[in-house]
Amino acid sequence: MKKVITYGTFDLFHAGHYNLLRRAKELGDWLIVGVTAERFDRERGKLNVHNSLIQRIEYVKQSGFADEIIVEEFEGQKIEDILKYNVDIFAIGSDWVGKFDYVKEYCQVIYLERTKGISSTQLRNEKHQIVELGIIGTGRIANRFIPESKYVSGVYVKGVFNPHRDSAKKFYEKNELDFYSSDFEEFSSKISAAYIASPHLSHYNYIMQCLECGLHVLCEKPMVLSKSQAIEVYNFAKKQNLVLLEALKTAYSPGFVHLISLVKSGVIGEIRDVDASFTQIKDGNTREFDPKQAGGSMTELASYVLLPIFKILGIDYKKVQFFPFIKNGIDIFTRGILEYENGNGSFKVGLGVKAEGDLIISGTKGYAYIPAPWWKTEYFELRFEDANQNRKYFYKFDGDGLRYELNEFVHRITTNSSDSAEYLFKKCESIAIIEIIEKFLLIT
Ligand code: C2G
Repeated sequence: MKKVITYGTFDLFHAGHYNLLRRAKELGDWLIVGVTAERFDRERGKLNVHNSLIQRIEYVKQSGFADEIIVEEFEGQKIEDILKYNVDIFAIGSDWVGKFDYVKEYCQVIYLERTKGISSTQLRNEKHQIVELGIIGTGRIANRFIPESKYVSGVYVKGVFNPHRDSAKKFYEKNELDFYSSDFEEFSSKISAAYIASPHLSHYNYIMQCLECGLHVLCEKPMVLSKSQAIEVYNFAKKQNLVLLEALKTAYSPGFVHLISLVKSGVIGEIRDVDASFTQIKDGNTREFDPKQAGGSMTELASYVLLPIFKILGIDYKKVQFFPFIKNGIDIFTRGILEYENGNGSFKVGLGVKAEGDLIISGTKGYAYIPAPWWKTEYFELRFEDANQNRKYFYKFDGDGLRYELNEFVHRITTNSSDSAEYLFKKCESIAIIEIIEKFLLIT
């Protein structure tokens, strides 16, 4: 008897799951399906899972293809299962190509072509929609977004748009999407939400076009480069009753969110100083170094360093000063200081100068120390005069972190809520950050 095994979350059971199980069953005589336990999904960084384990097992059962259903509870279980059940074939969707080659040592591995254009199946009767999303742009960040999207349940990356048809086609082929287009009208008619990952200067037009077509928008930071445009796009989104979210991953990551709530709760006293630094030495031929494409350290990195300053000290600063170092028309390093009534915010950003990338929040009772990369908050310490009181905090920050912003985006669409929870990223904070970048661009 030929035994086949496959694994999955099988949340919001759809035609892609059904086809996968059918094809896996066709590979042999006996199909074992491993359904992920809630804790395991949390551990592997899968977000936004709607259905309970029992409900997901029920879907798999109802499909009629599984001869045996088991629960996947821990990393490394696959090898144990293969040995325990004497499995001949390990089958999984082609979105995981290469990822499970390590089990080739124990059985045959078959990647089955994933289903395009997923729809819900008759097996599922609850109303949760799956957000069909299109990507605008095919650059580095768009490429990083695709693997991250697999870890957010309830979203399906359907197609890609690029005015250069060849680039769109290449991206579509590489990522096995449903379609590609260089025609915006065609692109927008096939999706309900868009992720804008194109160069800075194209954001405004794309946002307006998407909102006009009724698409929810997740836009890379900086969303736009002027305060008036920021207000305009947010107002338009509100008028259209659509979600518009600026993609600043740090703001939505669990460790950073907890850091902000802890600091706001007063554990280190009243905050008098927030000092954030983020430098990233890059090769000089990219868009980031092109003054004609709004390149520079501030446009590239200021959104990150201003986030903790505004979250903690607020957006009502009295004065801002910049100390940039300009080379070939762009700031390769900038130090900035924001003066407040009762404190200071300061930052350093650099694409051509390296500095320690930490975040220090100083209060009247103690301080928070968050080492680099604090923008992917995994660890921080609260430190006090009496070192016995010091505390260390550890968090998970999975993958690239893009899954956290996508998770928030999908959550807001499906729950029809347009405003952030108190500690997440507020529109007024996003606008204040953009205003600082605009002030900087005006003086340089
Ligand atoms: N799938 C598919 N077509 C789709 C969507 C999913 O063929 N349009 C496949 C996936 O490749 C996977 C199975 O359906 O083989 C279950 O998908 P998910 O429920 O998303 O589970 P996943 O996160 O892929 O879990 O240990 C768990 C496994 O690593 C995979």
